[in-house]
Amino acid sequence: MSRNRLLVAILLFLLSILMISQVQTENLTPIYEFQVIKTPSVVRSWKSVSLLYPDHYHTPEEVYEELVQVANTAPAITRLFSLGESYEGREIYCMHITNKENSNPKAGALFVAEHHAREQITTEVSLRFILDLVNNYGTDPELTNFIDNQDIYFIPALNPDGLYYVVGNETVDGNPWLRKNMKKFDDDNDSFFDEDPIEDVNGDGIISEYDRYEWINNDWEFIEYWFEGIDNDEDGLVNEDQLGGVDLNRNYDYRWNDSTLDSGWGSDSLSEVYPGLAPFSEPETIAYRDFLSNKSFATAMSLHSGINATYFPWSSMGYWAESSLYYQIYRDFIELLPKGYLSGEGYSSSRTLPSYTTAGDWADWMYAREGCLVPLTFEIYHNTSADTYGTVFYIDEGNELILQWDVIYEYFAPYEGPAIQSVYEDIQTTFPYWLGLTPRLDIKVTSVSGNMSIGNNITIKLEIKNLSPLIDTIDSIEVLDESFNPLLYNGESVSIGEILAEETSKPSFFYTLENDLEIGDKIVLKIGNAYVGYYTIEIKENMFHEQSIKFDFTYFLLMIPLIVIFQKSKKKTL
Ligand SMILES: [Ca+2]
Ligand SMILES: [Ca+2]
Ligand SMILES: [Ca+2]
Ligand SMILES: [Ca+2]
Ligand SMILES: [Zn+2]
Repeated sequence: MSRNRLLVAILLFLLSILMISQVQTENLTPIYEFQVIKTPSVVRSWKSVSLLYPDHYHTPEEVYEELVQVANTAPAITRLFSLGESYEGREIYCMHITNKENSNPKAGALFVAEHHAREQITTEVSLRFILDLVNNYGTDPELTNFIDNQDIYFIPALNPDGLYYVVGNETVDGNPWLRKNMKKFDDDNDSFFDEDPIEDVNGDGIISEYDRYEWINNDWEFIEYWFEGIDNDEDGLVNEDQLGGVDLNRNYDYRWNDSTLDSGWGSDSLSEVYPGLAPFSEPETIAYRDFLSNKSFATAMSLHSGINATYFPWSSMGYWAESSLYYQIYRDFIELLPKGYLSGEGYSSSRTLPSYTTAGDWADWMYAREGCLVPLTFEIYHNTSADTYGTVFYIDEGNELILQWDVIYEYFAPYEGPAIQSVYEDIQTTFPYWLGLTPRLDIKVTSVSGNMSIGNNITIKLEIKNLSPLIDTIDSIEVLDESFNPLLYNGESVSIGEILAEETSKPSFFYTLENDLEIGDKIVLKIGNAYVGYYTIEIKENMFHEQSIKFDFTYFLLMIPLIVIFQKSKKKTL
């Protein structure tokens, strides 16, 4: 065989291989292109902002100024809105932080602060974390990822009236000890409202509080408390009709006004834990409830102060509703918080639960009625030295003790100044930890197969990981169509089931083609649930599919002259 002939033979061989391989591809099942559609991060176009009022407790007006500054700085990832008005007509603001270019409903994260007026430090830490999120977007990959894939909501002051009387009005007729909202009650039934409030009688700039204890069964037992004040209306009683109506954290509709509990709430409107006339009787709790009406949260955090502790449902009943999950979170908080912080009452190295008797509180309602698996009551501040600082002990008759509190600061909140920032720095790590706990999905489409013609079922295979280290997807994962309606197969909704924390599921399901799938057609599906949010996958016919037919023809044309040459060269050698 000549060299030319050998070359031609090799060429013919290679071309036939090419042609056969192309033809074989034609005869195989159709080729699909598929992808999970990920919205890219917003390109950051803003500079970092600082607080307008650092080292200073914000009035409701100043809180609003801070929120407006943030919203104006980073409009691509923020939305400021009001949940409604308080009793005195102040707006209850909410800051929604998310990548707005991703319009799918996302996994929700919720923070609510300042149920209680004198816990204004909770508003301060909320503002600081909002700023941290906006200032670190695009530079901190972890926070950026949370904002891209979660709907993060902050309510920095659920009780803006209380905040106003504690911070904004303290030297006039305010009350730094105020805990409740400002609903007016005629506490002494004389048809006048709030006519005998507490006041600074001795003019030292402080309203003192007195706690009376009695020596009973070898221990000092708390009996009652009262405030400094005068008999304003000369009815013979002091402070008998004060400002402050309802304890918002007793006004929720779960075990509200529970008569089987002898503590944790009080039937007298002067009580600091008065639950109101009915569940959700207050504009602040109504606004909050209505805000939640179309949302689901796997986790939520309510910020309080006056102790260092974490409370979960059912702390009020002396046990935990989700024992091992809550215990792990509790242990994680001990790891995250500074050592000095843990000297507070609520943390111990043993598995002893911090319990706190309540009825009608936020956490129990969130768990029982809103399906929130982990509603954490996080008590962020108490300076243990405040228990002796600024107080005077009076011992009377040997069996009675009166404790005089001359300051409220250091108990529920530190003195104004850099200490506010320090409190934030102490607890800062718990916020990204909390966002990381929120269950979210990482989805891969591993294969799509099946005939592309009408009525045929194509098989879609996925790999889905639940990114939360501790929290399941709560509800099962659903497959929806492009308009978020359930995808049906044989008349049934397609469901993938629940995915446990940190676990990967490899589900597959059928999709019935309603039309022949042609080039340019797309199947768009939404995968997720109300807790983990929704993720988009897209399936298309492979665009290279038809081009390959043209190649086959070309190969064949190329082969004709080669075959002729081959035949001719064969004759010559003969
Ligand atoms: Ca009265
Ligand atoms: Ca009153
Ligand atoms: Ca005084
Ligand atoms: Ca009086
Ligand atoms: Zn509180």
